[in-house]
Amino acid sequence: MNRLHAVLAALREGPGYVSGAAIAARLEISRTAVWKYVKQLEGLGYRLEKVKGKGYQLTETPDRLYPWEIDRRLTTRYMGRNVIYRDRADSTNGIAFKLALDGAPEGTCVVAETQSAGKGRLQRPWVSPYAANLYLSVVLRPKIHPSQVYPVTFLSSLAVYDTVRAYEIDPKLKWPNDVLVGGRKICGTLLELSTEADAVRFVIVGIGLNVNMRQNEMTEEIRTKATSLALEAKKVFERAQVCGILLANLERYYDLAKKDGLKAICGLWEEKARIKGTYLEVVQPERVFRGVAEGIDTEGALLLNQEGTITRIIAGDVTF
Ligand code: BT5
Repeated sequence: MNRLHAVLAALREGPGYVSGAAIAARLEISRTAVWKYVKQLEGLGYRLEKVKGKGYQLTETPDRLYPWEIDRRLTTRYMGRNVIYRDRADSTNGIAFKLALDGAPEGTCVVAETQSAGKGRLQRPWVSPYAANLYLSVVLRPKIHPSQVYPVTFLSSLAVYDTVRAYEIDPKLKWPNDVLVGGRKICGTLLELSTEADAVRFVIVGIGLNVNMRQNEMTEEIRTKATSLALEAKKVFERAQVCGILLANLERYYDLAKKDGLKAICGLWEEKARIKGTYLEVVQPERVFRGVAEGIDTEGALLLNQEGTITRIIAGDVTF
């Protein structure tokens, strides 16, 4: 913990006013130094009340995903223990990819308040309004063959599913990478990977989870298709807390995958998605499949029964 965070922690210990002298004594710094850190905190959006003779009182914490705010909400061993924060990013996935190439350890996370070039699959844009949602990219280094990587998406969706449920909202999983609420998309995952001959070097798990986004922050294209936790629950959420819960769930599912294999993750996903027996339409750029879902296989492909013939589908967009 650096000194700025130590001053913040001391202010949080309250309740009520904390004297500058007490903070100075505890951290073994001068009162002028305390005052400078207080100014710095104000610059970061924290609000403090100052009363002569009493000291400082923290009255407002900004809704920002500062690493130390996420850290307060973390219960994990390694997931999110190294957070790289950007006020503005082109794409958190791109930043995480570069960090991973430079050797960033497993569990390293990149978060941003907004993205100017947030990516979905097939070069589709991810709408990323400022300080509204979670735009998160996590570095994983699973010891698997590149052909086995697909179910890592399910691991992310399952973690999001549990996170949404933790707020008493009822989510639905949609193959391959969506989490919906009330038929509208609340989250999407984008995997990007780097491979060597027969092995995955790393995977970037890019998660866009809509937290506080309102209708007027959405583009025309997604207005009728997207939702957020806030729109569903009609209240505002603390994004750092949501992020902490999500990272804990992600670590739990990733640990499970390491122990029981990604097959187990496929099984869990299939069970929670209740996909078997549902009639689906799968749209690919060049063609459309219609049929009844038989489930997914151990590599994450969708098995679709088209009048008795089972087709194995590895990519596409599903409509129910
Ligand atoms: C996805 O693609 O769902 C993957 C989205 C991954 C975004 C995260 S944010 C952090 C990280 N950094 C990145 O640059 N990306 C990842 P796909 O299944 O192709 O869905 C894209 C489609 O979802 C778009 O064409 C829109 O129709 C819709 N969409 C775009 N933004 C949305 C949003 N904020 N909420 C709901 N739907 C959205």
